[in-house]
Amino acid sequence: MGAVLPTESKREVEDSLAELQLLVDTAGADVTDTFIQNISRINSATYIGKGKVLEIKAKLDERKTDLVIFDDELTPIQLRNLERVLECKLLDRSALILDIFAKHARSATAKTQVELAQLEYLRTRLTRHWTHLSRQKGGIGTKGPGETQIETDRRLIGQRISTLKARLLKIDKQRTSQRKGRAKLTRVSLVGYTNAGKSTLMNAIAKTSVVAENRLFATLDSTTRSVFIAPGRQILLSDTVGFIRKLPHRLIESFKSTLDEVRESDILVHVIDVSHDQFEEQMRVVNDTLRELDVSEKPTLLVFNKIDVIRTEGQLHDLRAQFPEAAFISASRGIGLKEFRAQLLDVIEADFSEMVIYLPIEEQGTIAHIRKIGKILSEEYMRGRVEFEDEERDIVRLHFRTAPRYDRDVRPLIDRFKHIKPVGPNISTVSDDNNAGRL
Ligand SMILES: Nc1nc2c(ncn2[C@@H]2O[C@H](COP(=O)(O)OP(=O)(O)OP(=O)(O)O)[C@@H](O)[C@H]2O)c(=O)[nH]1
Ligand SMILES: [Mg+2]
Repeated sequence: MGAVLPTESKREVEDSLAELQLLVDTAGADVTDTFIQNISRINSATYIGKGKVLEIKAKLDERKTDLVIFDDELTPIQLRNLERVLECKLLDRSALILDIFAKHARSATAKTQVELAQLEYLRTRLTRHWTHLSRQKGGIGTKGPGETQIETDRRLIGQRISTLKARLLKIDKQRTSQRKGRAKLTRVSLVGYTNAGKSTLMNAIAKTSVVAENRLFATLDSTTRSVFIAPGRQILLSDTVGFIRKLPHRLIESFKSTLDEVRESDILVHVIDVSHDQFEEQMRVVNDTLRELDVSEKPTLLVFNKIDVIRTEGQLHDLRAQFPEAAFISASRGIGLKEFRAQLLDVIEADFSEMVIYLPIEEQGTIAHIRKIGKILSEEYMRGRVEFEDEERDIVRLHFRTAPRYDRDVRPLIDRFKHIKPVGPNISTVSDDNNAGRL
């Protein structure tokens, strides 16, 4: 059931309903009828108009349908009222997405995140005695966090929520320390609408075997691998959960551990299924979600995927003209991957800055630190002078490249040693080959 408000176009609602149908398929049910109504405002008791509710009821009786799904999020009161009149199971889009996530969650982290989101959803319903989930057996909408929790009171749900939050906090801490250990490499995340081909691209580039399937939300966890995108150029590539329009807000919040991967990356690769009718709308939804996650400022490479099944050559031509910086690939057929790697390398390098610093030769600790956070391009030993001192001493000139995220490390060093100036000729030059490809 979809409702068209004056602020929306009928087309938008139809597209959203078509996607809801895909979500229902993914959840394992069949759609018998679709309803759509223009409404001037949301009815606080039943969302849609009374006449429409009765029309749906008649259809349900005729078809013996046992589930109605609303495309919009319903309040607990609307859910209860509608259930009373329709006398059947009722889900809104959020509940359906939560249900799919629950079915697809494999890892402990994903399961914990989904259970938390489900309980948060349920808690607001329970306060008003909305307990219909506890009565259901079988079918979709039942893969809840377990009968016992649902049937116990709110206090127990509250306790369970605290336990899950504590567990996620622990997972977060572990992940943060893991990430620290890998901090030297540039981090790249694949983002995009669900089913765009992120996992397929990950598999093609990183030789992983992440599940890639033609269904929504095949991936709920993030997978990270180190990958050479050019000889000597290693990055960390992450595949992660896809986005969808009207993604329940609490789901985004619960998926914090998974989405931290995106937050902490240096560069995003936005994968777009260009063969999809609504790819432009999908791009908009992804951009909105990235804004919500506060990561829309990160350097982003657009990747138009599935060009093997694009409708017309003209379309591809127009897109290339419109997005000259983007990559055009087929992840499953391996088309354009070489260019993609080169383009990604360009985006990574565009962000780096080169610097020169003169240091007293005995500053071995500082030199080692620069080595860690940067790639040393050349190293020269020479005579230098400290300003205001009339004494010459041995210094080293380091020419290095570093990523913007190390700015905070580098600035104080530059300030600390800015009083050291070269005076004499080079004693020796070392260009650092051992360090090749580190940054
Ligand atoms: N024709 C064609 N199909 C592709 C291409 N890339 C991926 N696919 C298919 O698109 C479907 C979705 O691919 P996935 O890699 O699972 O997509 P995803 O973005 O990871 O999706 P979620 O994890 O569900 O968010 C699969 O059936 C892939 O085989 C492509 O270049 N061409
Ligand atoms: Mg995937």
